[in-house]
Amino acid sequence: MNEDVAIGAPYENDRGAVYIYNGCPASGLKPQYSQRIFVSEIAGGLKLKGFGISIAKSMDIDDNLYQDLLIGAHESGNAILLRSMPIVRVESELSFDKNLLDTKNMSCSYNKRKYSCVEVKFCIRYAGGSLQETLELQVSLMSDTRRSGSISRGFFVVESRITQDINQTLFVHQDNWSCHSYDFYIQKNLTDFSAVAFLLSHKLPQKNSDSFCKNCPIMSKDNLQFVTKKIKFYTECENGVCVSDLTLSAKILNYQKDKVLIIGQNTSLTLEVQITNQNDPAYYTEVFISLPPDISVTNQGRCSILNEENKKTLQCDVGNPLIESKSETFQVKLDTSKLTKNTKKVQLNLSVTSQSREERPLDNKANLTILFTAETYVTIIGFTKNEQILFGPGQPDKILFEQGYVVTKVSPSPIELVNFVMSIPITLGTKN
Ligand SMILES: [Ca+2]
Ligand SMILES: [Ca+2]
Repeated sequence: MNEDVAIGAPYENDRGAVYIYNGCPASGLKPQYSQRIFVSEIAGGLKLKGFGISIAKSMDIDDNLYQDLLIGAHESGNAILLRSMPIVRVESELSFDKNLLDTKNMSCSYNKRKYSCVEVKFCIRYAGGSLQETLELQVSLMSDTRRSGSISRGFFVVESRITQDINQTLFVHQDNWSCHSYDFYIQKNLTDFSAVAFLLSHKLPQKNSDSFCKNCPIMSKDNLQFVTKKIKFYTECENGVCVSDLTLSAKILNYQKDKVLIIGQNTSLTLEVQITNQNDPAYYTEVFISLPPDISVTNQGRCSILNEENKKTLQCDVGNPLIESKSETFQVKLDTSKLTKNTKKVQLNLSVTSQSREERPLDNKANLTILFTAETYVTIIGFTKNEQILFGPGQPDKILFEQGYVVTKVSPSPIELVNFVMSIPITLGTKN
């Protein structure tokens, strides 16, 4: 069965609705309705009720090749004509003129400079019953869609101008592919050699008027609105697939395992990380170090801090590519002065990744634990201004005396609160 079905629900929402179910050649009828039309949404100011109690056999009253529906609303003595618009399905494809991007092969030139490039070709066609021979579509071709930030790793040249994305209005033909090609120029001095993805999307132009247009098509609901395709960079590995073998080792300089550090004593620790590669080039090699929130980094160097929710991660560039038998060492200085006295240990989790395939992932990780304890000693020294105080018969009732105290934090760890308790005699003893 390929025909659509309309079903009335005259008492739904008190005023009535009609459901449209689309026919499906494979399974008969699609179980989910494609449209639910409430009379309240279409009747304007008319107070119609009982919409959907009767549905006349469909017919095409305006000769646009689409069946229209006459629907009764018995509680208000009215009928409503629902007209149909043409439905189109758009198909699109993306392709490249080469399999891999090779930055050494600079076959395109722009502004007298040579660039490596790839020809990006897109083809579009549409199908569907419509009286028009061509269909107007707004087409957008986006380059490097996974780009970090907003900068693409290449550009198109359209009418002698550089652009990252192409936006065009095209007239495409029914059942015949319309194809367009653009050279995509690869920027020089790239550091990111992950695949470059392109996204082609299309939409129908917005209608200007609210009045019914019997020949204006609408997009089929299950029509894909975009296609994507990506192209990889050429690497000097066999079959274009690099299999690297990275190893990560990390240590805190001058720190032996299980040694307990005193909070506040030496507030700077040096983390040394070494990465080696024993196989194919490792492209875009990065070390990630998770940091506790109260540890900060004093030298960023090749690293940058990624702040996510409740998580602080240091991301460090190690090499692009890090070639076979090469090793890279770098140091990160950690500031522990913000540790609170309840801290017992600090855990650093490190990992190294690259965009090459990894032969043995197990040794790409390391966990370091640094133990801490708090030492909180205070001393107190008191002094008095009055060397002696006289009391007894003939002396004033109130005695004024002045004393000073110096409280010193002797130990290195921070102290949040010091309680100072002082006892003062308020009555005279009877002895002597
Ligand atoms: Ca019609
Ligand atoms: Ca490994």
